[in-house]
Amino acid sequence: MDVDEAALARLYKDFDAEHMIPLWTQTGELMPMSPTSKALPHVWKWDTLLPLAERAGALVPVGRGGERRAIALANPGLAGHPYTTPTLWTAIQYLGPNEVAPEHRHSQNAFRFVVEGEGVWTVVNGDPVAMRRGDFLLTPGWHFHGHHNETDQPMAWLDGLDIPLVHYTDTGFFEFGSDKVTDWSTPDVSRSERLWAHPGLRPLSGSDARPSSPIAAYRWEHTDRALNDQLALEDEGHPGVAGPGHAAVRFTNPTTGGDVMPTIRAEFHRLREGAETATKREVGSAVWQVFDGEGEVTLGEKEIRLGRGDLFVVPSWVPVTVRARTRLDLFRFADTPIFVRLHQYREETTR
Ligand code: GTQ
Ligand code: FE2
Repeated sequence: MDVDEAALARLYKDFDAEHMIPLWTQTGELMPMSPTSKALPHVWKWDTLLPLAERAGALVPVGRGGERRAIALANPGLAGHPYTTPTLWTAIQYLGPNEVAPEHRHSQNAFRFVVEGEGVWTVVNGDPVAMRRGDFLLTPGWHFHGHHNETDQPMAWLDGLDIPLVHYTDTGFFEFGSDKVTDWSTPDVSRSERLWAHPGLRPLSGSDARPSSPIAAYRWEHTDRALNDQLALEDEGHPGVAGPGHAAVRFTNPTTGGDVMPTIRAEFHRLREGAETATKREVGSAVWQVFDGEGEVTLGEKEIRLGRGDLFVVPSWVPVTVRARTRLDLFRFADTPIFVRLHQYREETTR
């Protein structure tokens, strides 16, 4: 076919003037053979994050308006947005001695993971929940929450939310609550745990399936014991649960047996010294934090050393392998439940 180049140029110019874009110039990026995330594999060192959060603590007040002294881990591939992945926000949040972050609620789902420290209570729908090292805490969408530090020591922890997903899909709602918090008591165990956090048991009332787990805090002693038992069973000749020398658990919603919140999956992994995970790639994105120990991770072509508190991001379909130099404990969260529910989930174990 002879192409009239001048006519073609006029056509593209007229498409542009009418806000039209032809498919045939776009397919490579729009419909790739497999996911090609703009997000990049990246690592943030806890030893770098914490002093920066401390400096924010000295300079930036916490209160109504700004709401939280939280600093996002911004993926270097995502053009300056405060997003760790296309769906997930990850931040270090810092609360100084006796400070209070006021109550609010939003449609975004949130969790906290505590890598060190204690002394803050997060009050979730009026239920005070203690935060301590190793605990995994939930603030599901539209639950009121505020935080208060009852000690003269600062505390920093990890926040994970589905802020980018809610932003891109225009589904966000937000409401202010109490200017302080609604319950100042400081129990060791929240009411939600007393009702819901007994292994294999659920209260007979209110036992319909809920979209998010009613357990406000998954305590380190339970997670640690489950992982220890998996490795002890392997010592006794039973196969390792996630692979040789690799113990793993998923945090679940006791009303469904599924993930803790509609958009976020959370897990804990323990590798014996010298062990490594299978190499796996998955649809959707994940973030890992080293809870304890040392090792390294291979992300696609990239190899990165890991120490306590370090965080790394795994973009969609990038193969990940974690190796343990010492016994290595890692917290992991991902957006998997979204893609499982949309029937878009795929995974591949490549080695
Ligand atoms: O603690 O309520 O990192 O609303 C981002 C948004 C934390 C929180 C974040 C939030 C919070
Ligand atoms: Fe919040």
